[in-house]
Amino acid sequence: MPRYRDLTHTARPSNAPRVFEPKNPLRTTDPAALEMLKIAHESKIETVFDRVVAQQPQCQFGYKGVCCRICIAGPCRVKADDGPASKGICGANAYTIVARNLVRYIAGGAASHSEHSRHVLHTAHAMTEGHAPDYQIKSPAKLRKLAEKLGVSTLDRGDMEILTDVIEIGYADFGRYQERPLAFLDSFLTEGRRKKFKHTNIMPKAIDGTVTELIAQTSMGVDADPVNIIFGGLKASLADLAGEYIGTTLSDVLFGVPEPIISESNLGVINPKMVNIAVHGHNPVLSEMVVAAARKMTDEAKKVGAEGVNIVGICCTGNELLMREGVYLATSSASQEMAIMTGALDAMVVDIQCIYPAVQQVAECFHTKVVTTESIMKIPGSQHLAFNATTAMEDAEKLVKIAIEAYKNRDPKKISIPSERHKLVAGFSIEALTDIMAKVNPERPMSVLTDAILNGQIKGVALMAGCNNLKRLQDEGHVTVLKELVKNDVFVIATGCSAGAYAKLGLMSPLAVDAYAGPGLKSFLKMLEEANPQLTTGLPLVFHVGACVDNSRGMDLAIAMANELGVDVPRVPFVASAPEAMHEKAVAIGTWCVTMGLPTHVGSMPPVEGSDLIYGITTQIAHDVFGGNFILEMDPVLGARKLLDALEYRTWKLRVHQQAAEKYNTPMAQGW
Ligand code: BF8
Ligand code: SF4
Repeated sequence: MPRYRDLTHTARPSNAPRVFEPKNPLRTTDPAALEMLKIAHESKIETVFDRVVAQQPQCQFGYKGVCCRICIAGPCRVKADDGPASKGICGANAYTIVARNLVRYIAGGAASHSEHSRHVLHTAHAMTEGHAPDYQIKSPAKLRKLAEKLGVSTLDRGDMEILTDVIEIGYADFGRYQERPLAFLDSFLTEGRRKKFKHTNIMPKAIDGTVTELIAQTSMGVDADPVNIIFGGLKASLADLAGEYIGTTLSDVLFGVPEPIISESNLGVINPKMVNIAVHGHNPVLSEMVVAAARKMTDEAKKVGAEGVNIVGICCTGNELLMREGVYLATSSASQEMAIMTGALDAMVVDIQCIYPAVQQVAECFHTKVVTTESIMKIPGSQHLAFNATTAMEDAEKLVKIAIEAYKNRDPKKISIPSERHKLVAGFSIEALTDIMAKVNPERPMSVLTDAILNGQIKGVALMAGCNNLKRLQDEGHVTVLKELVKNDVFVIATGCSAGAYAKLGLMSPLAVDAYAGPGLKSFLKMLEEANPQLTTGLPLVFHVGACVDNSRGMDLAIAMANELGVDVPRVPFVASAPEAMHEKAVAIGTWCVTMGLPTHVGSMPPVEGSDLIYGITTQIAHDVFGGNFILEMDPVLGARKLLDALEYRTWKLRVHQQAAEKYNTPMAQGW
């Protein structure tokens, strides 16, 4: 069987339109968002859907990555194939410019994720020092497991003592100067990846240093070698993975390891009889406190005539709270403005990342208070309340009070809440998944998954991740890829706004299994359900593993499967897809997925087409070096098809090598 079904080996995308109906502002498939869009148009409220249309056609120099703005001699654009116009003023070639632009996205992504985890780390640190009395260690078991992986002694030691040492290592991972690998990253890699990163010289020693180095490397007049620049990017993507891993593990320690939980999603969860607060952004450090405060403040809400306080989540803060607390997920990235337009949202409390500045403009048409809480994240016109770990509960109570006060100003004439809401099951940490599989095979839980793949019951695992990108209709990519994969018996886990799409549209429920899963996947899920009578719910069609930082959970699963199979990650039938990627963080995640060895589909074209060399490196050469590669495909059905081919190829190879090893009674070959 050839490596790709695509025998042309061009790895070029189909002719699917890059921007679907560029003049059409009805750019969503979410019925609740469509309902709100009607109101927006009637009331002449501008939304992201109008702005996307207004941006068309977008600049093709930027789209292809050949616009350089790295120094103020520019902007320079590559305008010709040869001659002086084929380079920037300094002589930078298209391949240099495209590579620099691309890896700077990765630096941005790594900086963002690690800023998030640095905050979690600071909070844990303040707690161990006795300065954050409102926080506690909710999962000592996770702490001990993490400590053991990091080589921290746990014998006869208290939790706080252990955590203190873990935090020390976390801080060192941000700022280490000695030639030692990033400890959190090193602690969970396979031996094969460890060697690969050493040999290719991309094992980072610290997060901050790697990001800074990459910015320096790509500054005017420094690195012009596109391959060297890309390798700098790969190193930063691993720093990003480390940052995510720190964020996920420490959040689990402080707020609990997610377990299966029932909840609901879409704008219908906004309750007209209650004070509604949307928590939006990414960091659970603040939002966990807001939830706790809200639960205590029912009486205060009653004083203003409401029945209580209803917290709803948006984007990844929403995912964090859904996973651990069962908080309703109101909506995802592209429809964030719509939550305000229900007229019943009293406050939107935001932390960092993916918050459209436009929410303030929409809020001004209603009574909604937008409150920013982080020193690096303010919006002109919004209220700012600096959130501090030391006074966390006090600050959270103040935030809830702002919403209760705002409730008094609601205009009943402006209230219009879509009825759309769907039941869902979330909360699938890898620990929870392992527990479920352990009921089938207590000694080797992961073999339940890998055996199902080897015996053909399921085709493999796919991690669905990423954002909304309105070059196509909101959620259309996520839903189409999912439906294709599950129809073909792929076990799917999801994070971020991909998970948000499935949650909102009823695809994260056990009911969806009957409607969409292929026979193999259906029987696999039923088998797990039968072995787990303690679960109060059926298993969903797609397993929510968390927020964007929790893509690290996806990698944890891929590594556990690799260890179970006795191979490195690039041999595991495991793929990733971000059908609507948008953020720099998504570029960083996609890049470490490839570097770790996963075929990775992206449904929105990153700016790489300005250089055939960079296009070839990302889509083909990466596969030869790291075992993973980008599959850039705008048609979601075809994108899914290409992922299925990759899974099929990996499973076929695995079986061939396993059978050979069994036949000749030898260890499995590693060099394929
Ligand atoms: O971190 S999926 S739009 S909300 S970047 Fe943002 Fe993208 Fe959503 Fe979460 Ni992730
Ligand atoms: Fe132009 Fe070179 Fe400056 Fe980029 S670095 S803007 S290509 S002169």
